[in-house]
Amino acid sequence: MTDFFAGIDRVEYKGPDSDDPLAFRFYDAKREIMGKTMEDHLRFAVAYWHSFAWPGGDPFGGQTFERPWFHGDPMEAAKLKADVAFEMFSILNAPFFTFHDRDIAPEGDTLQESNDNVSAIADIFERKIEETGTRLLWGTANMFTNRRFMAGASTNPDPEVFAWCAAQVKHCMDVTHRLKGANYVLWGGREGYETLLNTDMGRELDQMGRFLSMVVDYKHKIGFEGAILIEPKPQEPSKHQYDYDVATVFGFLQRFGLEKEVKVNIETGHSVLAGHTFEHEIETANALGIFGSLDANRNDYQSGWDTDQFPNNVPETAVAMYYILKGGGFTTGGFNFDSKLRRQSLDPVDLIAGHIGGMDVIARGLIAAAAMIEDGGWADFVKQRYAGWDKPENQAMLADGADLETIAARVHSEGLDPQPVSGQQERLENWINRFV
Ligand code: XLS
Ligand code: CA
Ligand code: CA
Repeated sequence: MTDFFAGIDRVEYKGPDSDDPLAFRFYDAKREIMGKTMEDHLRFAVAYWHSFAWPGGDPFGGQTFERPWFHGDPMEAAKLKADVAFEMFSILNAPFFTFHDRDIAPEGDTLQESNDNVSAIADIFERKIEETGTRLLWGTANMFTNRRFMAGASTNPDPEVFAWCAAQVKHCMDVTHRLKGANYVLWGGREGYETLLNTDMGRELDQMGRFLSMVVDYKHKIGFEGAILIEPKPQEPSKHQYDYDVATVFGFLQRFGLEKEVKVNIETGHSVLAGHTFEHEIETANALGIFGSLDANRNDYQSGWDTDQFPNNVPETAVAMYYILKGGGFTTGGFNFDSKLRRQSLDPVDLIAGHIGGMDVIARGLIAAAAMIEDGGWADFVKQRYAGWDKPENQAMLADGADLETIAARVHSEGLDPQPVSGQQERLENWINRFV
């Protein structure tokens, strides 16, 4: 045991009336909702980077957090960080965690040295996973921090950077596979451009397609059973990112024949940055059959930056949760807290409090969404709205062989005269408010 979280006990469920600031008031892991425990519905994960690697910087100032693993011999520090991380997973009773290769171990002078460092920490993880039962939701390669990636990772104009990425991703996939990761994620923060003036976009998209195809081939070659997930984001750090949103990613996957092989990891804040709601992105993925996993956070609605705050909006979360349940929920995915403290939240206990808050807000969302589904009013309304399509003569319009002339003839012969009906938005909004 380290003394980083000294005096903080395992967080327990104490119910909505509890005033214990370090207790769950809604997240009751073993409570069954719609035939499944909350734990199995939500599959919470702690993100290594924000909680343990991020020093509290912003564009105008550096480190605000004092963490013992920010000093000393880098490998010793990485081991201490791993100890503290697993202590936090158990304090929170978090079933999963996620990491970038560069979060867990220091970068070496060569790729071999970096890989060896990652492997050495992975040995420790392997033991701790065995001992604690905490599992890996996903691993991913950081191909955006080092200056070698400034002009892109797989989309770099320099083929040697492409080769480097292949080598780095191969190793990170090997490690994720060894740690029995449930998924492998690719987020392309540098896969885009700063200015079109120096960019051959068509070539870069082809490079990215080839790269992703090789990732999928390698997954099958090593027998990795987890899902490969692309994480959409419209911008930041690049001015424009190619994986802009879920629909854009789907088009890209289709073009390279990968739409059955790759799914999406949707982040709340990235949805907002793309001009969408979280539920829009979730439902798009459901409709296209590529729903994979979620990065849970919230984005400041005014700043226009990727603020990665802990979730705290129950009504919004409840609506997103409704679409998650409606789509069948997670299979390999889960709710990963891609959420970070504000830089003035200096204390170790702030890390615990942030996660408790996020887990409770999402649990409340789940409870509300399940009640909405059980009530059925919303679904019934939507079903009713489209009920005309159940009639055989209307289904025929969508069947193979239907054509404009036949439909036009029907309009005239039957004297069709469609009458507008209310969309009832306010009534639906009021209905939702009964549950949140
Ligand atoms: C950054 C992304 C990143 C991915 C993993 O905005 O959210 O953290 O989730 O590389
Ligand atoms: Ca993310
Ligand atoms: Ca983010």
